[in-house]
Amino acid sequence: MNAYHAKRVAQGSALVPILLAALALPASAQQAATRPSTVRYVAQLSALNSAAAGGSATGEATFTITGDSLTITVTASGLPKDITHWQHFHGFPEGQPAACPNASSDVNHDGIIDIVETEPAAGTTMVPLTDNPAGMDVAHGIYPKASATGTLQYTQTVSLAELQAAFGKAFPGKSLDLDRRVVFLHGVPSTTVLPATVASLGPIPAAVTLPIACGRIALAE
Ligand SMILES: [Cu+2]
Repeated sequence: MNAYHAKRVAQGSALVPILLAALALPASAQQAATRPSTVRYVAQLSALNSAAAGGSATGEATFTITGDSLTITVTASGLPKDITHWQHFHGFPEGQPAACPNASSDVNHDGIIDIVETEPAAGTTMVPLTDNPAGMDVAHGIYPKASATGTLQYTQTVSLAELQAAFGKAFPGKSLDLDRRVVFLHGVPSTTVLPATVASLGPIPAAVTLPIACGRIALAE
């Protein structure tokens, strides 16, 4: 061993007491350091288009992130019963905060806030809350169905990294930014008589996209 190596060994051994001190931390402190913390976002859903929907929808959506796990829940009541309800979060890819539409959003004064009229306040459809949100398939995803009493329960857990990657593909370079988005529930029975002025998206019937509840997503306290 030459003099250089001897010096290196001496420096290395000086680290040993520091490592031992770290191991001596209380077990609870070690767990706190390794356990991923949980971040939770909540949206309180309020009714839109109650007259057309035949009732007043209310509910809550939650987004709970622990490590790479994102669990999304939607609990709602007062919905048109026995039909599937499309649900998504909407927002602005460019990043400005989305808001729920209000009475002034009905720019053509037909008494209905249609999906197109929500866009100035709420932006565009982003992530479908389906059985596979990261699939980003708005038109063909499997959405929840309301019960015979008009309640809806939805829970889905996804990989946050997978959803972020899919989002970044659909909206190049953009992040989920949940606290800048709004959640929409959509859908009235196909037999609902709507004014011809009610707009929809492409070939999708207006009854499917009609907004019936909205809530802004905020970081939970
Ligand atoms: Cu939507």
